[in-house]
Amino acid sequence: MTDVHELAAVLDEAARTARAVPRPEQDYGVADAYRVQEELIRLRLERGDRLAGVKLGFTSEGKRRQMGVRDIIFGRVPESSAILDGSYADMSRYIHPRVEPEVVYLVGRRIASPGDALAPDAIAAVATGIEVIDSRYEDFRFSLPDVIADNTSAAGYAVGPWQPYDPSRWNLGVVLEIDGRVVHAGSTGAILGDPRRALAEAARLALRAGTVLEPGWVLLAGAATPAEPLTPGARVRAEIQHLGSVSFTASAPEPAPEAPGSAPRASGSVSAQGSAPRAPGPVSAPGSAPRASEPVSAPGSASKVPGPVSAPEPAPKAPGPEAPEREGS
Ligand code: OOG
Ligand code: MG
Repeated sequence: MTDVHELAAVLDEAARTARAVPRPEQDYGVADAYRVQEELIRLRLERGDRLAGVKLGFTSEGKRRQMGVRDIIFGRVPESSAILDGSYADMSRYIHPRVEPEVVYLVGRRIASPGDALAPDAIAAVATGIEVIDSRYEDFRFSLPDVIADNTSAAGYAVGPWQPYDPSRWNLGVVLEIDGRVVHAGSTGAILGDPRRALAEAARLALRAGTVLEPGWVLLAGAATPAEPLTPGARVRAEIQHLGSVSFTASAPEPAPEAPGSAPRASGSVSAQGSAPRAPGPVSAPGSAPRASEPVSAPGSASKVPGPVSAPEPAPKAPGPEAPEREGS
């Protein structure tokens, strides 16, 4: 069996330096893969990152077919990967990123078992999200244990304005746009056949991974459509019927030094993910994600209110002792 600590360190380094690594040569099982993921997250938290929540993957047939896998997977969402709604995503942090639309739930109470997921206050709010996935493996190719070990390719996420959760609205239209053009369309009913199952599924997988869901965390329910490559300069927008929209722009490539009059980088290489010139509204301090008890904006209102996740500052990858050496930056 692959050494858990060794593989976690390799994948952690690949994520920190945005350099792909080959798949592990030895085969290992799903249980070991979750151990690697746990160790990988432990390394991040040790550097000062925090968990913003959890995610499910391969909950829709479209995604399973795209990636050639069969099972649902569970991953953790680090706070440092947040991208503010209406802001920029720092492309220098990614290897070969893709974007996909997500239903995002705001966890309303501590969820320690699938039963807890049925409590009336289990979901405090819901929003449209975009996830950036970026496999740390070469060519974005992996087995099921590989992708679990790699924290389910989690690399970034943006959340639109929270909406009150109405369980009767579960099968909703979804579109993903790049530069104003619809690249994928689907419906939230593709998520587990019914996205209302997502929290119980997350609780079940969390329990198996020996963890619980905390109030105020996000849950990314898994993309309802296949993912789309994210290229520098692209403006990405996702909209879910009745839940509103969320968008961001992928930072443009570094201008060539001698190119006269070239535009400055869209997001400075020093910025934490999501800290950007166009960040709408006041940016809350780290750790001030609204708790479930805080008011949730009414549908249709406050389209410029950023999601609950603040721009983490300092992000673990900000310059400093932890800053990776990147060529050309
Ligand atoms: C794994 C991540 C899957 C989803 O929403 O299905 C995922 C991958 O496709 O690399 O996040
Ligand atoms: Mg996803």
